[in-house]
Amino acid sequence: CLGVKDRYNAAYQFIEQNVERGLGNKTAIYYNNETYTYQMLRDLMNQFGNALKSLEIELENRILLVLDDTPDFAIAFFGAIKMGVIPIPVNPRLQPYEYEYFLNNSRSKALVIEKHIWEKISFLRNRFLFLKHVIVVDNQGTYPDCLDFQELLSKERSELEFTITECDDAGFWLYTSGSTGLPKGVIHLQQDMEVALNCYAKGVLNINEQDITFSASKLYFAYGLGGGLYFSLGIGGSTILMRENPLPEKIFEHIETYRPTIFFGVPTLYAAMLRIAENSQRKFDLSSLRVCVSAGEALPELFYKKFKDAFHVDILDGIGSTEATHIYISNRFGKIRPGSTGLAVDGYEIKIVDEAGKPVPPNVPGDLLLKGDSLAWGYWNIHETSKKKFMGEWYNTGDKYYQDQDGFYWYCGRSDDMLKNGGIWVSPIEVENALLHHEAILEAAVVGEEDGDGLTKPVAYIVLDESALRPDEAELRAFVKQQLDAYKCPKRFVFVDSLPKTASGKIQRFKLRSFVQA
Ligand code: 3SK
Repeated sequence: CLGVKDRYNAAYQFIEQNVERGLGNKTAIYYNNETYTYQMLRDLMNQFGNALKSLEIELENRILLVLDDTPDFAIAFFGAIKMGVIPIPVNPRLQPYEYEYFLNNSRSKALVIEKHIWEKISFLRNRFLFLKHVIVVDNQGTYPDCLDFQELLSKERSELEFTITECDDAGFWLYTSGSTGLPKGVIHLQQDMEVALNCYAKGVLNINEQDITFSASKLYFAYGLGGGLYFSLGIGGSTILMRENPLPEKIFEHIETYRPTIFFGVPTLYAAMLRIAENSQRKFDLSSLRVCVSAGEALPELFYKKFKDAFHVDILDGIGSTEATHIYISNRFGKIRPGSTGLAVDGYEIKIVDEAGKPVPPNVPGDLLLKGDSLAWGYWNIHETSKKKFMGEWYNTGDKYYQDQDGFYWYCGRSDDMLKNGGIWVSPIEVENALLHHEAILEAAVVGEEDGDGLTKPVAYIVLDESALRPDEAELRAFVKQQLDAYKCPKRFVFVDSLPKTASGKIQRFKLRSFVQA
């Protein structure tokens, strides 16, 4: 016994295996006017792995990737994984000091970065405490103390032995920013992407070799990493990468040009696409899509129906998390219940519990706990939070849900977004969905605010459609009361230009709460 269990490497599962299966000449990635075959991807990944070796970046070292959605992302990500080096992709649209945090918190030895971002953060160079190498994409001598990504690859061989790794080794990290505190490094294992592929992408989406995926959510985000990269690579399919921001016009253009079969988006984007289609004479052709996926926020029933009417394609809503790797509750083909998140994905167990940890009966909201093999190992370096969230085999998602009598799960909000009015729980989601039926309302977020007597009451923040007539408070109050019990009706309506959202499109209700309290 060498102390080594079964060897496993995700770069084999997702890249190399396809070449061995005879798919070397198949397009793995469409990017602008270029195509990258599996053979090209394998060779470039190996060249990057060899470059890490030359730079003495070793097994279990970490490297930070600050990259746009381009083939370079896939090359660096899987090249590192092949070497047992841990890639940590982060959002390439942050402020300089946020990168200082990521680099120092993760103790990254190398940074692979877009040139325009290095330009903004290079002034902090001597504050990056553990960093040995900066590898700039298309550097071309601009920063003489940095390496050039392309030049580095071009010097290396395209053959590379696998390092000894196992399925339980750390494979990659992702940072998640919760509602409070600093971003947490989520440690994922080598095996986690394959578990998510099998359970969700194969089990729910029936993904196959003919599929072409396209994700509006970026690759640094767990949802985009699956939808935009490893789901398609895991079955020898193809994916479309887009560097630009996912504006609805760009999304339409990419869908019409590259004709994907599966599209991954978020509710705000679907709403924006609908708005454009409603206000345009032009017909948008989404006929290549066999399904759209939504996550990140609950998809309001209204958006699902309007989207289906406009584009004749279903949106399968689901929920996942960075900690779970991908989606663990989802609607199913032929069994969509609009407004609900759907049923548990096979391979995951779900429990809804009360404050004492006891399972609640059907139709009663509680905390959603999750069990499954793609759950992260834990958070980096924050033991107390890890203990609270990863409770043995179960993970506390921080979401409030109820399950109906047919087994469907209904989202009520983040546990800390729920509010009590007169001692009765109010789900912000339910009130927001009622408001969204109003023709003048584009977006809504509901939070709790203390009134003059110190009692918590719902308050609605509303983004209006500028082309519609502005409703007054009395009209909105009556509109909500037609649909919901009076205690759920907002006491105040605040009209705003936009709602605070995370980079992945989730409404940050906690920011509205602190705004109310300030
Ligand atoms: O936000 C979600 O629902 C989600 C889905 C898949 C992967 C990651 C996340 C956060």
